[in-house]
Amino acid sequence: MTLKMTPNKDSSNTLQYLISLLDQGQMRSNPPTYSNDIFKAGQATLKLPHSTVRTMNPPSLSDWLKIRNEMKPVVIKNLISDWPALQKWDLNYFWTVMAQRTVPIEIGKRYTDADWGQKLLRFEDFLSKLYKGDKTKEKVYLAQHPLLEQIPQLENDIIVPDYCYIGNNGDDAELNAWIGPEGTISSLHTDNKYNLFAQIKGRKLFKLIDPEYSSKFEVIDEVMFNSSRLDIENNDVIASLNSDDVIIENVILEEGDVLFIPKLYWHYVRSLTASISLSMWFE
Ligand SMILES: O=C(O)CCC(=O)C(=O)O
Repeated sequence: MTLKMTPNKDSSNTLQYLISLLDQGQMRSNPPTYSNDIFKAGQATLKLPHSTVRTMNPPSLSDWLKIRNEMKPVVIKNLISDWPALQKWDLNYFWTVMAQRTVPIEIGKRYTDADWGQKLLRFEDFLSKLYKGDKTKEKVYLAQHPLLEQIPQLENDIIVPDYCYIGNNGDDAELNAWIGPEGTISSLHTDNKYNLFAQIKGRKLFKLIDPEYSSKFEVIDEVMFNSSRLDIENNDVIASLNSDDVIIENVILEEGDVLFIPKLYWHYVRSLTASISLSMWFE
């Protein structure tokens, strides 16, 4: 069908407006309304051994340097209380700012499994699969994605802590989003940067192992030497590690918490609810 329009100032403005709406994807069907209950439900009864990981309020910069150099994980409360993201970020907000954008999504239980893969999806399709959770066959995960580079307006919703800039050349922290349903798993692995991991919505279980125990378990191969297939939620595996004197530290990261993960510290992560997090890697 051809649309005939008389070219006058008003109609050309209207056309521009319609094009900009189409560009933003706002002319499509009505926005969905996703309930935030998905960030609350799930695993309330999970029993874990008492956590040996220290919890603290934000330290002074000089105390922070000492903490960082101790190379032990710590949970920092109230570090991101002033981030607008804590209030704003949910599936409805993401739909409004990026429904039509394309993002790489991990499909499968965990990246160390043979049937794991990646797909490009429109963000709105990803959100709908995430929301359906277990009712969809595919376990979707937007993992380690530089979303704030792709959608710069999201940068206004966070404030990178000064801790990321101390003791390096002032290089910017590397920011990655992790957005997924309940039950996403990141296999046991290490990264070669410090990490301040901010939990924005939902809860995540972390299992952490000091690199001093690296020789006590198998890595995947010489190329993926920073990852292991070890299922450290399995009781037999835990018993075998314990008999080798390996200490596993457990942390449940709650909304608004930040976990400091030292460089090369082993970490395994499972989301206990749907979850939105942002990792800040720095030297
Ligand atoms: O949240 C996750 O699933 C994994 C996070 C992680 O491994 C990281 O930030 O380095």
